[in-house]
Amino acid sequence: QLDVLTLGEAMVLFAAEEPGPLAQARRFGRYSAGAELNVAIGLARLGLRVGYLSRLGADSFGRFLLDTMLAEGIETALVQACEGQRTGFMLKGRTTDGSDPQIEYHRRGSAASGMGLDDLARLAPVRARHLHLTGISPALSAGCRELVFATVHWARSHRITVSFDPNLRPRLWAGQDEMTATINELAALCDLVLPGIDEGRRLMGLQDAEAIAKHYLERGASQVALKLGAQGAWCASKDGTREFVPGLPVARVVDTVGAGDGFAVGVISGLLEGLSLPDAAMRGNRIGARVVQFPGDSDGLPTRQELDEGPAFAG
Ligand code: KDG
Repeated sequence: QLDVLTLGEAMVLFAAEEPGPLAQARRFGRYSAGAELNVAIGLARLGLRVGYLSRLGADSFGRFLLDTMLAEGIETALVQACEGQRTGFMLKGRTTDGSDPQIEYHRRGSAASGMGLDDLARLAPVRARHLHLTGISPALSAGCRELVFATVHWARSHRITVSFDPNLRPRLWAGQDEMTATINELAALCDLVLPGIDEGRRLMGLQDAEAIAKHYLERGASQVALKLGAQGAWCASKDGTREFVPGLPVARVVDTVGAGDGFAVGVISGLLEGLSLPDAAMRGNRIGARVVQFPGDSDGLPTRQELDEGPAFAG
């Protein structure tokens, strides 16, 4: 029995070690990336049993990612190495002012983008309490989109709760209308939705955090934790919760990427442990504040001991 199942594309990440345009960067650090893998790593570090469904190429990038998953204690029985196929990778720039870095993907035609309904059969023996999905996977291919929708329906029919982070990546989608329609359709099928405020504005055509959250609740979600960046989060749920949870001050932002996944780790683990939504969001804010102080997308995710270290935690 897993606590959390997730699925998506894992990539190797090369993060520039010096600021400036990617085309000029000479030194890179190697990390793992992939929004759902980041969440899987964070939950596993907190001691949850996490399963990850994916495909990797049978190449050294795939080996690196599989070794990373094993080292993090992620259940890899659902990770398939595909002979003759390649693993995607991405480049990330370095900023010095806390702004979002330049990102370049090299993932088209990757093994993971070849996932589809065939992979659903691999879930037959799986028992889990919770499923986490993002809006990145359905953007990868028609097959991935079908798999994501089928997995939501599978989870719902097994009474597995589902969380969803829209994670808008406009350049991965053929058309922006298709992106909005697909992401909104998915969000309506999930219990917990974790949009960023800018994503919520774009997807819902509304400005105000409270109005955006209310809209998600009306469309089917039972809980919404809306990310307000450094400000914190706005929580709303069908049981009447309406609460702003402030963010933590961070002395120096090294890299913003992965903060949203850190927030998801806090909210999902907190809810599974019986915390209220605002308390779970507070944990999410603390983890997000830690993640932005590290260069990779998941290297700042805390262990249980680091999480428990108290107020000094955010640095
Ligand atoms: O949320 C962080 C992710 O954006 C990053 O790890 C890479 O999955 C990724 C993507 O598609 O951008």
